[in-house]
Amino acid sequence: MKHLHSGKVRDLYETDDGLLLMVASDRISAFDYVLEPGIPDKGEILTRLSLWWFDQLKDVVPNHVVSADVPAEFAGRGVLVRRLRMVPVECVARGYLTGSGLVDYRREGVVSGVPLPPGLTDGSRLPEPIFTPSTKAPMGEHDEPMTFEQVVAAVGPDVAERLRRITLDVYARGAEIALERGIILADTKIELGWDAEGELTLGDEVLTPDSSRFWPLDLWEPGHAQPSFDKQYVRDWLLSPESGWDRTSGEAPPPLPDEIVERTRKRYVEAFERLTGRPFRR
Ligand code: Q0Q
Repeated sequence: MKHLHSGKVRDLYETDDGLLLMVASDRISAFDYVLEPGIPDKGEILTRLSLWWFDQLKDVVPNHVVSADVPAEFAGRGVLVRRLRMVPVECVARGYLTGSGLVDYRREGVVSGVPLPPGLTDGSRLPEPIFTPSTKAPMGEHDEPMTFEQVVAAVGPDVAERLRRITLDVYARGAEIALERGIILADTKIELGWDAEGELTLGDEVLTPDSSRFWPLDLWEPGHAQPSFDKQYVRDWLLSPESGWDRTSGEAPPPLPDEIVERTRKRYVEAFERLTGRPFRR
């Protein structure tokens, strides 16, 4: 297979029959660094979670999945997908305010040009979910917010409206299912593209902790950064004196201790089992 692209935690290959093979690694990223060591089974857990979400969403939007029947070396964490012509827009929906959206809101009162009411803080639930598109920045750079008008300029008014509709519908379905299971889906980024028949199709992975922010509902308290369902142990350890790491140093973080790796693996297993209602391993 021809290697096409490597992201921080995933790799993309082209198969000899014109399909693509998307492979999720066990790598975990935090503070814009890829950490060592990987989290055992993370690639399989997030792949199986994404496949479950694609099935939950098949009445909302068609998807690019062909099969999970992949070469043995990628078993459980590879997905054969149809090649799409990807839309040059990161399609983001936010139901809660945090991260770059909060920074933009505090500076301008808007997120991707969408005006928000005064008085919101970190973790605030928005009056209703909003479409906050951004550019697809090159690896290592940060995406820049796009206004809806800029999306229209990029893809035309009809496709822009369909991107907004599909992104908000995927978010709404995901947020509803997650909340029933005690997990807040704060925001999500999806990838859309046109398939060979010209149909707008959901690509990439969907509604995983790598493409979305998941917060435990029982700890939700607007006014400060919310604990991440999956990455909080990693973040807290890296920022604790125990790691010896200085985030402002520009140096890569030290390797994670075994206990942090195991606790984090358990969080991914718990997210999978609570969301899907299925045991990760029998
Ligand atoms: C495509 N990516 C993401 C990526 C590194 C995934 C291009 N069906 C498709 C897909 C998908 N999915 C892509 N291109 C054409 N057709 C997905 C960003 C990057 C590893 C995995 N890049």
